[in-house]
Amino acid sequence: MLLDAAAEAAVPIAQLTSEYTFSLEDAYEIQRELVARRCARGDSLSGVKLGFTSRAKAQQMGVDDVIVGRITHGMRIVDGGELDLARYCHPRIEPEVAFRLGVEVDPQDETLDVETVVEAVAPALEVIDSRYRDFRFTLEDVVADNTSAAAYVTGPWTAYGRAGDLANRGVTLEVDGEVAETGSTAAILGHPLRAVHAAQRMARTYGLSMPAGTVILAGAATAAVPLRPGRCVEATVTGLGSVGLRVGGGADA
Ligand code: 0L1
Ligand code: MG
Repeated sequence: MLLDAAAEAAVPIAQLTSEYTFSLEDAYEIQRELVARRCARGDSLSGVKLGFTSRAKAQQMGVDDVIVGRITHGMRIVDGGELDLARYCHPRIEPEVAFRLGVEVDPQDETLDVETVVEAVAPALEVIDSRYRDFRFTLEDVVADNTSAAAYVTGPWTAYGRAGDLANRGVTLEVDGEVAETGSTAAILGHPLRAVHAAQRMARTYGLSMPAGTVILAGAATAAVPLRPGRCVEATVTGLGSVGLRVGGGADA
């Protein structure tokens, strides 16, 4: 499979839609198969991620709904750990909010208010890495490419009941101690909790599972910034704390 080989070799490819015509439903099926291949090599699912949760990004792509991707334990970097740049095509990083589910959610159960089973919330960083050249893709392309999911870090978890209102928390993204981007959790669908509901809805539509412990990456609070070797990146969400990683695996830029 082209996308799997591109991710494994860290060599980007031409958009699939430049050669093939396929629907959004087909794209989610390609995504499922792509992640199944990772899992067949020993990885396992850890959660889901939302994309296009900011109005600006959705408008830029000409879409009016979020997209959903799958994240795995193999994509997880420990807080303060190192990301090996050599494993990615052209990675970018964005500050997010992560939620963790305390029990299994059946996405088909429309009577369940998923907020009632969120057990914890944390500041997070998501590394996105399109497997397409120049980060250029259509909606179908990016869904097939597992919504550019590449790596993620979660910071300290706060019990959801003690986290307070998350609607408009300040978010900063620092690179080597310098502020690179600032934003608000309000950039995530107006309220990051909406992403949790959206994740349940998308999981229902596209057949994703949500076992206990599922991590939901809610979406970016600022624009993504490119990663360069040797840099330290830290995201802070007011009231939730900070999360960071170091970028290794290449000559300094
Ligand atoms: O996590 C995201 O918001 C990324 C969604 C996919 C689009 C992109 O790669 O920029
Ligand atoms: Mg993201």
